[in-house]
Amino acid sequence: MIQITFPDDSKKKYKEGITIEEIAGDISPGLKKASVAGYVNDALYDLNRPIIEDATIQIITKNDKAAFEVLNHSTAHLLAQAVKRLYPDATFGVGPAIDEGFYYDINTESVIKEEDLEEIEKMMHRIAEEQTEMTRKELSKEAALNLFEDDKYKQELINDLPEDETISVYSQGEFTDLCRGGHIGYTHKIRHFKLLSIAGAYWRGDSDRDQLQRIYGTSWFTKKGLKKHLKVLEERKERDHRKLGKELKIFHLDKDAGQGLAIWLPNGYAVRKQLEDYVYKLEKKAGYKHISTPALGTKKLYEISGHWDHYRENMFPIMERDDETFVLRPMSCPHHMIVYRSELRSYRDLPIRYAEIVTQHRYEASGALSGLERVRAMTLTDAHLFVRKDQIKEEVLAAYNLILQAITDLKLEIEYVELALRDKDKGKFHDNDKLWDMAETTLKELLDEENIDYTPMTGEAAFYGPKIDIQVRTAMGHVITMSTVQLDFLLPERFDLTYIGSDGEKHRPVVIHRGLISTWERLMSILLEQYKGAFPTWLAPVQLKIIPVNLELHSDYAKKLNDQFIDEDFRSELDLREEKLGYKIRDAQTNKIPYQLVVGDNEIDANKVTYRKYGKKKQTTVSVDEFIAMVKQEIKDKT
Ligand code: TSB
Ligand code: ZN
Repeated sequence: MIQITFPDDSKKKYKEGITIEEIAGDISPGLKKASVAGYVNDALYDLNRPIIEDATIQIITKNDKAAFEVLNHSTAHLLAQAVKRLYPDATFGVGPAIDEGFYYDINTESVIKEEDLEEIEKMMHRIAEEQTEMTRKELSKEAALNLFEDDKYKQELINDLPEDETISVYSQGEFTDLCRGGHIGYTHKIRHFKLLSIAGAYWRGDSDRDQLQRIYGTSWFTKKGLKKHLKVLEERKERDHRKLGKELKIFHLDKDAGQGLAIWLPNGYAVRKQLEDYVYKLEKKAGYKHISTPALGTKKLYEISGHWDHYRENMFPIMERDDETFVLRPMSCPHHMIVYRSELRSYRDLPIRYAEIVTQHRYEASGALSGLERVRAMTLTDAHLFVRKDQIKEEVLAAYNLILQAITDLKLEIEYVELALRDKDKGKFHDNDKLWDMAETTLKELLDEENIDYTPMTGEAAFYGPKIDIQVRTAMGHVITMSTVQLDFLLPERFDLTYIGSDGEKHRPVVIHRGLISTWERLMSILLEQYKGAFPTWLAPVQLKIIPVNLELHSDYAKKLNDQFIDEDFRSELDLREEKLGYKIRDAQTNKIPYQLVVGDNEIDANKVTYRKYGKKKQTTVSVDEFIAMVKQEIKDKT
């Protein structure tokens, strides 16, 4: 007999070899049904793995987060078994559970296509119905190497395991896989799943090694759960900025122009122009001065700043002309340091806030590029603030609040605030412990004092200092940085920046780097996704579309209105195409234009307009003056 201790510290004796499933059944039939796996002395155990010694256990049931992982990991095995039946030459890389499902990497001579997923899915259901048990076996390293003698990937994985590691394999029917475990015990417990997509993936993420085919899927405990998730995925696809950006003609990417080098189309540019005007005004009011600096700098400039040592792999290679060596700037900070250094500064001049809407270039790995979200040429709403030590907190906070103001005006949703810290063991950060401690402590204190909730993230800092990053969630479900405030004691030293204090002595200022609302590229990806492509009137590329009912009879009035609206600085357009009225109305809707004005006899006779707002059914007739006043107010209020 063995003694089992439960989470509430109660104890009970069972026969040796009892399983989580049997213990759950002993407590209640309901618990047996809900049980998925368990923790046995903190190790994850399959539902059906025998427990052979005294243990503290915790039963994992369907509602636990770990249960979803166990189910999805088990479903990955089921997928591999089905693939092996359909493609007998297949061998497998890794097949883990991930956030919202699972994947498995497959190597086969056949090219698996999106259309093939249905057949694989059918085979998975068939195997599930065979009701086989998923059993665990532990092996010596030698036996494991023998078992997988024809499988180079498993050989490599086994050889990489530490000598004293227990090697386990799992079998279900004819299929055996190397696996640490944590399974649901029986294939028929896997019922509500869907294969979602297939993509290329390198063995061990290394682009010099085999390219495998990765099948993604998701698996749920209930039909309803699966259905709900598929709906979320469908909505996400509709919201994906790459899809919307193309449909709404916001931006264009072309291999010949270069990967990650986005081209802004007229509609995209119109939005960007509004944002630029908005940021300029906002910063003016907050005491920023605007400057403009070149996209090229000497290599020496980035050697001084430290970018050359700590940021080089993100930079494009050097260019040489005459006896100068240049690089494309990856950031604007070095230039801004030079601007500060160009004059003698007194303590009375500080804080100095230099803002620049700055185009910069970064070498991002091609696999990391994604629409406008991560690009190689980007224009940042940037600023560098030069402050005295006694001004740090006030200025960081003011910069943070200005960011919140912009986010509120844009009606964007924040996921969370992150405090990005350095990782002491990594070489990519400058190595002055004293400066790091000072900068990190200052930001922590400030966030605590202001009761700002934050998630600390080790290793995510900039090489020159810690950052407060404002994170948003993309349509595809991952989290990216939008805005940032960064504290830097390093660059002032590197550039030997000084000001004359009230004591007549030289002192070092501190630099605050600030990204207001990211780069236009990333911001546009966020706006498209959060607005689902429907820009508020103040930002919409085209705000009004005027459609005459009859081209011959009503075009003159339509033109007169259009001129009047343009004089009011509205982005108004006429649709005088030889197309049916219904087609034009639908077209204005497809393009998500905020106001659609159809003009006919009634409007002309009464000198009025009839408008319909995007997404609404109702049509309203008002005088032209009333209409202009209403739209003006809406633009002003940014609603
Ligand atoms: C804020 N020197 C600072 C600046 O003064 C800086 O460059 N910080 S950064 O490296 O964090 O970048 C600022 C912002 O640019 C990020 O917060 C992010 O929103 C945006 N960004 C970074 N890389 C990319 C990229 N590859 N594509 C699009 N936007 C990016
Ligand atoms: Zn900077």
